[in-house]
Amino acid sequence: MSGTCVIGLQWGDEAKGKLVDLLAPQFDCVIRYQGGANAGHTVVAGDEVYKLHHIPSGILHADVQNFITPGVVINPTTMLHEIDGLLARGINVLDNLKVSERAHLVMPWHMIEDATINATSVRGESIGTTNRGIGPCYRDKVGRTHAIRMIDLIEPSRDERIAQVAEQKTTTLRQLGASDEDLQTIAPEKMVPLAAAWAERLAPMIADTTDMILDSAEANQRMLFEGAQGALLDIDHGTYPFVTSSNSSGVGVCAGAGVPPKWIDHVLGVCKAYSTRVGGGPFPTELNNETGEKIRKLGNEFGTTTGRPRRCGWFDAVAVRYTARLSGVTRLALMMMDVLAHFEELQICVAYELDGKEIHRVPAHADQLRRCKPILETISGWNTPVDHARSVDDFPPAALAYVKRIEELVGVPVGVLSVGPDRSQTIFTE
Ligand code: 2SA
Ligand code: MG
Repeated sequence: MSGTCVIGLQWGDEAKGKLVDLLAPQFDCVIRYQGGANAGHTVVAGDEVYKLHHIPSGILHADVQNFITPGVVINPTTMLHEIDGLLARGINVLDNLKVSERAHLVMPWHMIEDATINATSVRGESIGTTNRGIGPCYRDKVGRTHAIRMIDLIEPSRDERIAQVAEQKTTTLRQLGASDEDLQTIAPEKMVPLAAAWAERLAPMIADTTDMILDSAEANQRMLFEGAQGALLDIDHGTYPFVTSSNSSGVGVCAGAGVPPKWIDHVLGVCKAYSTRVGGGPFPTELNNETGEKIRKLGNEFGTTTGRPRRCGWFDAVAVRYTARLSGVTRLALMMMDVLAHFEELQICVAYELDGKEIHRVPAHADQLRRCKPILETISGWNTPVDHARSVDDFPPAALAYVKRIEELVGVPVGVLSVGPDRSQTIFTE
């Protein structure tokens, strides 16, 4: 009986995919439980690079069962494309992947709606979504009346249901000002055969994952839960409204996967040794200067899904302490230590100054977080490459001092250090 979660503690892109791939052989199953094709998980296996969006990062291991559970929103066209890409590279997706019948579908109309969200300014800024239809799909899920789930694809009422919702969506999107060209793409006569084609290919993978995962837990199997995005993007606990539409912090695991908390005993909180954010929203330690540019270049900080340049800044210990506590983190994984290897001096945000007062928590209002000035502690850099490090002893003392300071500020010990994308560039410190 062992449930381990891998949770991003910043704004996503902490290299969770790399860790999940690395840990997967120690587990019986890997479970994706929230988000959708907005995620971009990169796994490097030797010379091969895999960019995964829906499919759990355990898929490269033939003995591991992978699950996509009720909390995930699935774009069937994108997922089938992803599956075909993996099949073409010899990965046995068909036997090793089960998709929940309860998972909701991201439909073409959600993609059109997402474009209107991105054109809308919220508190003076665009959310900067990934344009993958995520927000509109979760909104329909919560609204209940227009949602389509995986199980709808294999029920006899499918064609009628799809045609009905397509018609309703055409009307509402026309009112929202969608173009005729866009509206033609979601016409019932296009949607009905599309859904039938999805059903034909996906039917063998659709399953009651909740029942299967509970069976696994009760049979003392080892489960690895793979978070997507990061805890600061959590719909309830993140930097709202500049967040994604699911519970991306550790508290989302149980609801999204359909497992009670008693099966979870370890949470690995993943963070970069600095910070990045893609899309809009406040970012107290952001570096809009040459240093930020240098981090972006050294860390190749561009979105896996959209290719957007990521905003870069210093490590924010106030934010990570918050998300580590919220997520129940038992060990930290500190990633991209190699990227910080070329600086004389580094800075860590140890508190915020908000309206003249020092605070040690993340304020709930975006305007307040925007007004927060980071209180920075300067710490000496190590200014020497660490990408060849394979044990703690290979790190220069200044690098270890940086790690120790982060442990103190966040309040959780570091269990993993990463110095590059390759599987071998990962050091387990205990
Ligand atoms: P959405 O599309 O509704 O979830 O966007 C809402 C906010 O959540 C952010 N978000 C992300 N931030 C970092 N990485 C994400 N995944 C991709 C990646 C992103 C990419 O792994 O690189 O390729 O651009 C991700 N997904 C959502 C998003 O930027 C909005 O701020
Ligand atoms: Mg990513």
